[in-house]
Amino acid sequence: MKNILKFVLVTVASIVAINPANAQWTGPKSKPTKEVEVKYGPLTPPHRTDADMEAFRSYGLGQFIHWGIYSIAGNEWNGISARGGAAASEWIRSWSGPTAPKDWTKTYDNLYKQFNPKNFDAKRWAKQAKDMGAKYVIFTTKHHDGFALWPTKYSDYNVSASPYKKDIVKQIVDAYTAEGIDVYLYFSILEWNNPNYMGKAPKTDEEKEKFSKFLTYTRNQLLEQLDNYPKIKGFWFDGTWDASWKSAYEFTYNLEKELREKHPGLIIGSRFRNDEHGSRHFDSNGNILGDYEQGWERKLPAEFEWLNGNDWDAVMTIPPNGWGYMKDWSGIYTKTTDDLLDMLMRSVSMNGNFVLNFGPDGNGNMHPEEDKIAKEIGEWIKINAEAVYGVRHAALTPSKLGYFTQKDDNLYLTVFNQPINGIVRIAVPKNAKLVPGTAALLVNSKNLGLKQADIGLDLDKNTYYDVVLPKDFRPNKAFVIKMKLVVPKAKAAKLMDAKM
Ligand code: H79
Repeated sequence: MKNILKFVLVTVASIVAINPANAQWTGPKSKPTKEVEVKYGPLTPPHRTDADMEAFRSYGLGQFIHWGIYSIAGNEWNGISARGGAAASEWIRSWSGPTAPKDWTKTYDNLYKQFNPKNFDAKRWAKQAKDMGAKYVIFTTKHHDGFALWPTKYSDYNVSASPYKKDIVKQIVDAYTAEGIDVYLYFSILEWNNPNYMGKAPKTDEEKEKFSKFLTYTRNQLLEQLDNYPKIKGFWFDGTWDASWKSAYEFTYNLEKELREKHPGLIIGSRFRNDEHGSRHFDSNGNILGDYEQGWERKLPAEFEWLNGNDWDAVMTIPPNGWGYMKDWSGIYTKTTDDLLDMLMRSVSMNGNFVLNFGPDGNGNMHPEEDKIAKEIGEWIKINAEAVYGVRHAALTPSKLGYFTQKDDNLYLTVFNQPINGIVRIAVPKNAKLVPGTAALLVNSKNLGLKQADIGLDLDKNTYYDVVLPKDFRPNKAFVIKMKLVVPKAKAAKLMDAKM
């Protein structure tokens, strides 16, 4: 009896764990079985095909920048680390517990008086992003602390009150646009510091009035950004999970509509708003709310099927979880260039963009380690760009050696795991209309041997193509094999299967 009960409990627990309604940000999703009426659902079709969305679809690599007054601290204060006391470096305002400095919140809220990044040069950042191969940038115009990096008319807590004074957002938009990099503005809805903001849904008349002021303020700031920076391509919203914002579904529906009308082509992800039933990212019928799925934060999808054909981006930190500047990288695992290239290729092989975060310091300098990683990524992409940009998921059996991408009749396999026998074996479904015909290395355009292999697996659904690597080929980075897809030659001679 006890065992049965245990079985039932474990089964129920595992169902709850994979139930899409409980998977807040990531994981597999399936369409709800029952249709419900949704008035405040999607405002755009699920798979926009206009030029702006096609551009989004072909970015491949993006750069995220977290910069604000938290960057002055660098996850420490007076030599004392905030590790363990604050959730992340850009969250340092919420530092609490035994290590927190006295009157810390007050100190933090006055940091803007020291914000004077003498080395800030948007052109240098944009050049670095260009050399890395980023096709879009997402820049924090205002994080959860509410400090605006543009001279907003709607709050005094902005860059013009700092000794630096100048509009940072404008410099970013101009410099990146000049390099041909599309600009998206990161905007935190929630504000820790705003007397009109609250986490819970407003109930009393007084609360309702306050929150309605907050909503007006948010609308004003967003319209202001579109007026000030008409070259931007989209917004990347954050901090939209509180019950207060969720209760404002009618307002946010109308606001999204207004933003889109004001700025045709604007791209907004699924994190902005929810339907009237509180369903975020996807409405209660499983339809995406926005132009792409925006839930992949520091996590990549494990399975292509989880994505249900939606566009998406994944945003990623180099340290485990620190978006703002972290002076001290010792004693934590920081992702290597190889890790990040692997994540980039996994993302593009599943039709997503990979957005790598940078947290410059309070003077406007990139972390030296980030500089180095950006250079290494750029060097690798220069050689392998064909496999990265404008490619799609290839409908092949996934390879254990790396990731497939495809553009027209070009098939790419980015190999991260070098096979011990020098043979890259590719499994192609037996019913495939196109199969590899020729193969070459992108690094040197050298043609490689390619032959069909018969490996004798029972009830096998695949045919195998072996690409033979040169004997002396010992790369120290991932490499790309480019294959031309061709119509398969006539079926191989029928072999007699043993009947036993
Ligand atoms: O800017 C970086 C982070 O500071 C910010 N997003 C990235 C891009 C961020 N803020 N909070 N978080 C990330 C994590 C918040 C997670 C939670 Fe929740 C919010 C846990 C509970 C509320 C969202 C809603 C996830 C689960 C429920």
